[in-house]
Amino acid sequence: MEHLKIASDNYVAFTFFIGTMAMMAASVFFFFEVNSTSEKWRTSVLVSGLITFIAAVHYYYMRGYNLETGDSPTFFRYVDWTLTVPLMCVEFYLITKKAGAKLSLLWKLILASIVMLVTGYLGETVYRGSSVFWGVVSGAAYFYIVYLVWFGEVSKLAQSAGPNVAKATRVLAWFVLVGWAIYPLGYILGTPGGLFGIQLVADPAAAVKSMDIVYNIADAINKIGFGLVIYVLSRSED
Ligand SMILES: *C/C=C(C)/C=C/C=C(C)/C=C/C1=C(C)CCCC1(C)C
Repeated sequence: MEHLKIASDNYVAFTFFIGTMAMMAASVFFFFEVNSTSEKWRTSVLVSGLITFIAAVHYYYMRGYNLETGDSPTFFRYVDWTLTVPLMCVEFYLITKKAGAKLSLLWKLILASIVMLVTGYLGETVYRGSSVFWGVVSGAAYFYIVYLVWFGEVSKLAQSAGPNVAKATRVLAWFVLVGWAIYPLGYILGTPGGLFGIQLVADPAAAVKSMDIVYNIADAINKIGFGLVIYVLSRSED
């Protein structure tokens, strides 16, 4: 059997490897910290751990897949996101629940995230020729989430849930606005006609590689960083 090595200039494989390690380490941290978390925040910290754990398992798989085939593991990338992004919506629901968040808010967030991801997947795979159209639909669902978190129900509830929840929600809202905006950037880099017909990286193979690197960096920031904000909140007074 051939022994697969990561070439020192293979940045895609390297970021998959580092991503796997980071997600694993973060999961161990969150899971162990659940024990010393006050009852009120225990589920939230547990969900932080579930998000990075689900990502760790996917990254372990994607790392091997990419190393063996040299291809982009698009399908499992989207399976990962379809499980973890709704769990991030659960985090917003959990921290605003005591201020009166209803299940309908959770479903709005989850539904929007599913629309965002399914249309993004269609644009990256089945309908690559019309990636701009699917990217725009996906972007609309994304901006709906941004709206809910910045100005809509989530933000309003967070204001009345105490200063610490309000502060944490503001930081998480920045994650959604800036951290999550990295993904459409990766999509634009990697998809033919990504930016209204303009191909930013001329060589298609290089384009897909740059997309994977961008997605890997974004995942580390958004999953681990997001979880840490929840963790810091769990150590605060309210
Ligand atoms: C842990 C994974 C996260 C937080 C993934 C988030 C993914 C997105 C915000 C993806 C958004 C997209 C668009 C807004 C348009 C183009 C297609 C997507 C799916 C890349």
